[in-house]
This record gives sequence, C-alpha cells and structure tokens, in this order.
Amino acid sequence: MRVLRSVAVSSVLLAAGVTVPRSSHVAVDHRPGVQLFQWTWPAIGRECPTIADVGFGFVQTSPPQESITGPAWWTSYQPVSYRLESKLGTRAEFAAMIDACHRAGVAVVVDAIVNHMAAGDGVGFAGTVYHHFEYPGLWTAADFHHCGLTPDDDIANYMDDRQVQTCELVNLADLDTSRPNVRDRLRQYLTDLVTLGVDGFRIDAAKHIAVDDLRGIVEGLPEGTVLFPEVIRGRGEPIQPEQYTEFGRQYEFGYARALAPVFSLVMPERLVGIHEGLLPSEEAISFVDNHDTERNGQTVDRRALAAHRLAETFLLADDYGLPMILSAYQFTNRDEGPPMDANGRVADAECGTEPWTCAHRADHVRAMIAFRGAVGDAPATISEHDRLAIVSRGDLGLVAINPGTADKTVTIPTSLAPASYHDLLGDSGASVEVTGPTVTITVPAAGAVALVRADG
Ligand code: LAG
Ligand code: CA
Repeated sequence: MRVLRSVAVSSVLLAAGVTVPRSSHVAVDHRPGVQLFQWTWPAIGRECPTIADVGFGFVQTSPPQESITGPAWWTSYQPVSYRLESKLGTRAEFAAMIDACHRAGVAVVVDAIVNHMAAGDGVGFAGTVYHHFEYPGLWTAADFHHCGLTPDDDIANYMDDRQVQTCELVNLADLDTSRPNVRDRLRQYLTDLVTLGVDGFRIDAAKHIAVDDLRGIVEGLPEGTVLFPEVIRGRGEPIQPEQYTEFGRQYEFGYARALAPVFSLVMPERLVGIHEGLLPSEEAISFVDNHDTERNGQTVDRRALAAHRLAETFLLADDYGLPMILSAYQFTNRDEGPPMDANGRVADAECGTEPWTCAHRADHVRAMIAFRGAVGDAPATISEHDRLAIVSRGDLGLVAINPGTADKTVTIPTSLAPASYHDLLGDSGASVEVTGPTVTITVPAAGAVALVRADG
C-alpha cells in the first residue's frame, strides 16, 4: 500500500466551509479496481477496508455532482450543478468516504461528466433551478453547442465526427468545450474533487469531447491525477480510443465484447489472439461489463451466472490491461434505479441484502486476485485444449477454464516448474504434482482451476 503525498486533511477548515488543503492521495497502481455502481458514499467508505482486503487498489464511484431528480439510475448522468449534493450523499459524506478509503490504502476514481448537462428544465436534487440551456450563475446559452447539423441537434450519425462531438448525446445539452470559460469552470469542478482527495477520474462520454477540448479542460490538474477517458470503440468510426491515449488508460470495449461469445456460447478457441486490434495492455482497462453494457447486451449476460463468473475468472487470470469488476444491483427493467428513501436518497448498499450483488466479494474474485498476487508479472500465454481455456503464467501459475457442460480431466503441456501446486478456486485441498513437461488436471463443468505453488 503506497500512500503518496500524505498531508492530513483539516476537518476544522472543512466544517468552516473554507477551501481545504489537499487531502492525502493514494496512487492507482497495478491492483484491480471495482466499479461500485450507485453505491452511496457512506456505504463505500464502510466497504473500503474489505475492498482492500480482497486485493483491489481502487474504487470507481458513480457521478457525485447534483443531478436531476427521479427514480432512474441515469439521473446521475444529467448534471445540473457542481455541488456535491446528490442521491448518493452529501459533500461531507463524500469527503469522509475518501478518507476512509485512503486509510485502507484504496484510491478513489470518480465518474466525471464534463461533456453535457441535463436534457430538460426543472429543479435539481439540491434545489438548483435549471433550464435546457440556462443554468443561472453557471451557464448561459452561449456556453452550449448548438450544432445545427441534424434536425433536433441530436447526434444521428456516428460516422460524422462533428456530429459526435458538437451535437447532443440523447438530447443532453452539450457544453461548448472549446470555450475557455467552459474549460475553466469544468477544471474548477475537477480540482475541487482532487482537493477533497479524489485520485482519478473516469471521463464520461470522452468520445463526445474533442481531444483538444479535453486537453484544455484537464491541463493544469494536479500532477498524479489519473484519467480514464471513456471512448467506446465503434467499428469504422472516425473517433477511436487510440486518439485519446495521451490522457491515460481507457476502457477497452473490444475486450469486453470479445469475451461474450467465449463464455456464453462456449467458444474457448476465441480467446487465442483476443488482444489483437486492441489498445496495448498498458493503455487499457480490461473489464467483463460496466453499467451500460450490463443493460445493452454487448457483454456477457450477468444473469448467466456461470458464464459471467468464468469471464471474470479469465479477466483476472489474463495479464492484459488494468482489470475492473462491476459491483452493482440486480434489476429487471433497464431504467430501474437502486432502492431509495422518500427523499430520493439511495439506500446504503449492504452485502448479503437484495438487490446488491457485491460481486467484488465473490469467492472467485478473491481467489483470482490472490492468484494475481502469486504470479506477479509472469506473462500470460493463452491456449485452448479440448474445449478448455488455458492461461499459463510462466512457471508460476496456470488457470484452466471449462465453459462446457461436462467435467474434464486432461493432460496438457505446461510451463509450470516441477513442484506441488494447489487450486485457489477449489475447496478439495488436494494438490497437483508437476514433475515433467505436462500436468494432469480435472476441471469441473462450468468451473475453473487456478494453480499456484503450494509452498508459495
Ligand atoms: C455515458 N457514457 O458516455 C454513460 O456511461 C451512460 O450511462 C449515459 O447514459 C451517457 N453516457 C450520458 O452520460 C445514461 C443512460 C441514458 C440516459 C442518460 C442521461 O444510459 O438512458 O438517457 O444517462 O440520463 C435518458 C433517457 C433518454 C433521454 C435522456 C435525456 O434514457 O431516452 O433522451 O435521458 O432525457
Ligand atoms: Ca460534446
């Protein structure tokens, strides 16, 4: 656990409403992260010690700014001001969450919406009055794009880069991020969050912000602030993640999409060469699904429990990218938000209680993060053998995944060093002996084994 630039937060100043000194920061390192979708600040703060214990290095929160009101989860994606008062908690709760996570050695990455505001008129969660293109004291009509390229100024054609970046994403008022005053105000928001201790940002809808504009927004943020721009890869489109690599790691949607048929349709051979055509490993965030794809069918269906579990097992066995796990809630309707109280405050997530999945606590996630610790930097070699997916990590570890419906015992060539190994995913406690260039393993149907040195 590396706690960088440790400066104590002055809670006295915080209480007095004065600008606080820079809080301590925790670096985003090689440890996987967890997206705690629609988790409240108090719930995240309470969970951070467990998150650290499982082996995660960072949490990614939902957007913290004031938004429109309503029961849908996606109200979070319609900002109406940069006050940190939302259905997920207050400014004081947000600051307390960061301190709790930092004390546990966990970095905090926040979902930042800088492309747009809301779609309509109304009163926000904290009482801010807003109109489609007028945010009193914040924005006027001149601060927004009015692209004039489509009948309703909405994005219609993703093959047209001007539409994608200057028209409206699902009718959300698109900020004119070429304007210096707009960039300054957005940077001020991000700086406020960094001052509270935020370690990094997911840049929501980064694809819809020109590279120059995004640079103009984030230039001058405190050194060490990590940025994860969200640029969804789209076939043949003019705007691709490769254009945004200067900002930081990016969510590699191509990886998540490629995993879907492998585990849902039992096509382990497709894992061989899975990294081709994707961002280089050190520029990527790898994931099985996020809050959008678990709703749009592009990635492994979370309701196919075994397939989803095996996909996460592969994600964590592989050496590609910085892996992230999604921990959210069960839903039946796409728009359905998490449970709320009468004031529209989201209920604190509780593991073991519906509808929260607490996917970050699952046995296979714990075991596979332990596996990563045991194999370290040993490079992954991916192969397919008799319908099993095999991930070898040099002479230190091996994961075999069986997406099929029958148990399998196979003898396969291995790079494992001669020694006794045990299965981190199994509970049999039996050891596997490697004496020569092959190893014999039994992999249960819809199951996996993760071998590491028994004496390690
Ligand atoms: C994102 N990344 O680029 C977020 O990950 C994604 O969750 C956001 O969409 C989107 N971009 C805007 O930040 C979400 C929902 C949308 C929702 C939108 C705004 O997926 O469904 O749109 O947030 O709240 C909703 C309605 C639309 C409507 C719009 C405006 O679904 O039909 O046009 O609100 O009223
Ligand atoms: Ca835009």
